[in-house]
Amino acid sequence: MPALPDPSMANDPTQAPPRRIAHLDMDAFFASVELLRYPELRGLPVVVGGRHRWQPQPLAGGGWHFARLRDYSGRGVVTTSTYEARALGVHSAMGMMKAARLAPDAILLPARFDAYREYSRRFKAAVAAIAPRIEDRGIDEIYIDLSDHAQPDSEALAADIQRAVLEATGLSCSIGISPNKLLSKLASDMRKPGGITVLRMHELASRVWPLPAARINGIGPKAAARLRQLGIVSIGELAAAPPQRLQQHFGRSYAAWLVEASHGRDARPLITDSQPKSISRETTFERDLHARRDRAELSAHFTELCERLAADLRAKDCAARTIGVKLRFEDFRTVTRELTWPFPLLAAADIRRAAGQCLRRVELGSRLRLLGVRASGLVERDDAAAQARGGAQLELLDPPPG
Ligand code: TTP
Ligand code: MG
Ligand code: MG
Repeated sequence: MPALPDPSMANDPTQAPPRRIAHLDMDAFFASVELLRYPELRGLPVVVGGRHRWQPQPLAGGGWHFARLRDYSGRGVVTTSTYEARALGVHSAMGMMKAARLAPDAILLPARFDAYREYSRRFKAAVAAIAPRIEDRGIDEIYIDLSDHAQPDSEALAADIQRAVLEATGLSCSIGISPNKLLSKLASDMRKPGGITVLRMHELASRVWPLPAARINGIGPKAAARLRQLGIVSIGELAAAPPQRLQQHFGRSYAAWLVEASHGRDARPLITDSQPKSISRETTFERDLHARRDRAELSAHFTELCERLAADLRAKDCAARTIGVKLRFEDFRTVTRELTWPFPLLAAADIRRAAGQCLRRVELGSRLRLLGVRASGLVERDDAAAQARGGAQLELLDPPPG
């Protein structure tokens, strides 16, 4: 008799709680940024690509002379295009000459990467103001962890994010929301442009399985061709394929991943870089200070640096396992020392004590021009109790071997 599912599994503390992950992708990103600069091109097929020589030329009476795709000669490829150009069959990475045959009247604009980077920065900042847990996936897309967001209605939250992006940039984006990155990436592409798609696990068969397997991020052209040879085109066909068969053709680990992906399972966490790698504070003295003769003054500076560093950590919701000091002497010789503790530190007094341990390892013979304190090995701040424990231990423990 097959084992019955253990009802206690529902409360298994090792089981991660369900997540709510969004994927946001800007619509026709480079082309849309160009339309902000040249609004008269709205509604027209516009292709971004080619070199600087295709730059629009200002006309004497105002306005611009734009190059047309039919004017193009060369071996460049389409970087991106407006949806009006896509309707004519143009797509990214298509040879420009081929695109010119499909859409000879399309406007041709060379890329302006500085502008795209600036708009990229702006849309990400706008999203971060609403939902700060973001994984940066490049110039026009991000994952956002909405699991802890106060707004329970995912559609409404996505609409808020779209509005914020539009206000900050004048640009539209599409958002997919699901329990994981894999499905959200699929979902954000389902209703472009300006789409919001919330995918729930029970909709896998109806909404995901009909899609081509090649739409899964991680199934490239080669794998897709190989799957096609096996008669597998859709994600549903992949899910129904015998795992043994996949293993024969793709090896054990990729086959296992294919099975997981086709069932919409993906436990990858977001890689956020909201936590910086280190935080530091330093100060250059108005006059060089001597370790013994100016001890009181030096000590006051040192305490203040540690207090400011602690405030920086608190602002970032981080604690640090490694605390270091930096000293620059009157002859510009620079010395650093750091110590890693078995628990993260957060309180200014603990940082001061830990940094003091580092300072003890430096020969303080000559005058100091500069003193700095640095926190690295940053971890997300734990509960207050753990910090208190860390602080209490610090007084009892010897400094770690540096
Ligand atoms: P995408 O998000 O793939 O495309 P897109 O934003 O232009 O259009 P969509 O609405 O379908 O998302 O890529 C983002 C930008 O990256 C795109 O505007 C231009 C650039 N890009 C290239 O430089 N080369 C390429 O092959 C692709 C696909 C994009
Ligand atoms: Mg895009
Ligand atoms: Mg993209």
